[in-house]
Amino acid sequence: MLFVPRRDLNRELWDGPRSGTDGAVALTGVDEAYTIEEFRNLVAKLKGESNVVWYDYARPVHPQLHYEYLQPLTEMKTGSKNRIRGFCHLVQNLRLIKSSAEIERMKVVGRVTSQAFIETMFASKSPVDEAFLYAKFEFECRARGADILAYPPVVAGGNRSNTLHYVKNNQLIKDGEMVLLDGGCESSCYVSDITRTWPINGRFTGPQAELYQAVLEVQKSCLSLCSPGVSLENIYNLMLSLTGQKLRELGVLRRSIDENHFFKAVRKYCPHHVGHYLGMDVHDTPSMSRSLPLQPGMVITIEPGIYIPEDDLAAPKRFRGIGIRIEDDVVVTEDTPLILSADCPKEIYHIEQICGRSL
Ligand SMILES: [Mn+2]
Repeated sequence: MLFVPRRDLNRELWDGPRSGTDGAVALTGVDEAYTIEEFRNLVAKLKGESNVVWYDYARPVHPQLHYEYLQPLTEMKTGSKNRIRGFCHLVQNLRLIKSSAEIERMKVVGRVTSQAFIETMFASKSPVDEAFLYAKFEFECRARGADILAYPPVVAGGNRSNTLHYVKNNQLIKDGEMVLLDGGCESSCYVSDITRTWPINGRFTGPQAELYQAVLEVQKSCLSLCSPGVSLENIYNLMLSLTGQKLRELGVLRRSIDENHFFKAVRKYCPHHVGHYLGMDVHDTPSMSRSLPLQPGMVITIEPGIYIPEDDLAAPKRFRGIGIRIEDDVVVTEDTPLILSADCPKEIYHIEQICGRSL
């Protein structure tokens, strides 16, 4: 049963056609469709019967329907046979494991986004406005069939890459600086979420390459762990250990640091998790624990990073002001994980080749 807004020629003049109840049945294949006003009758019926009502009372998605119709239902006298139960958890359970048809959609959006990254890298020059790269990325996604960007992208030049949710994207990226672009788009209801970091003039400096290679190696190790039975939490722990090891080798952390301070220090340089579930939402199925053992058909992101703000006087001077994250989208399978963002370059030589191509 579907409840839809009733036809309203005056509103439709401004907003465009509505399906109405007949159209809703024809378009979606539901058994019956009614106008939202008729929802009242259904609720009245529910009151009288001893039903279980599946409704996420704690998180109403439609405030008006909630206050007018559903709240009274939940405030009925004790002794009522009605029981309200949330179903969000059940739906998220279904969404956690993708069908082969869903994986096909996600392959498409992964490819589209990877191509958009290549074009954006190709178009980067110094100096360049973050806004220009934002526009270029969005254009290349939409030009390849994306419906919309999946979230406001982070286009952060230089030290701004150390601000994890930097979305102002309105500063100039100067010669010698890197840009971190965390972007994704949506196609047929499925999304991508990819991050790349590259030198805006196409050439890594020594310290940039050192730090980048460290993150890349951690990322590859994490990717190789994306197998059934392993959880995101397990991979996160591996990421912290490996990142700490790299930070020691690079002289960012003292070799003598003890176990207790080690993980605290690593979390300072990588304050976020290694990844999340991905699907119809960027942070898909958020109620699902990251401790669940991965199963074939689950899709996750793997996104380690190292962030060294320019005012971090504890870090070697040559690394200050550099923030790097590398993020891929991964389908868990019975054997080798399928990388949906595999077309998006991440090797140093490959990035330098693309950025260095003459226009
Ligand atoms: Mn992500």
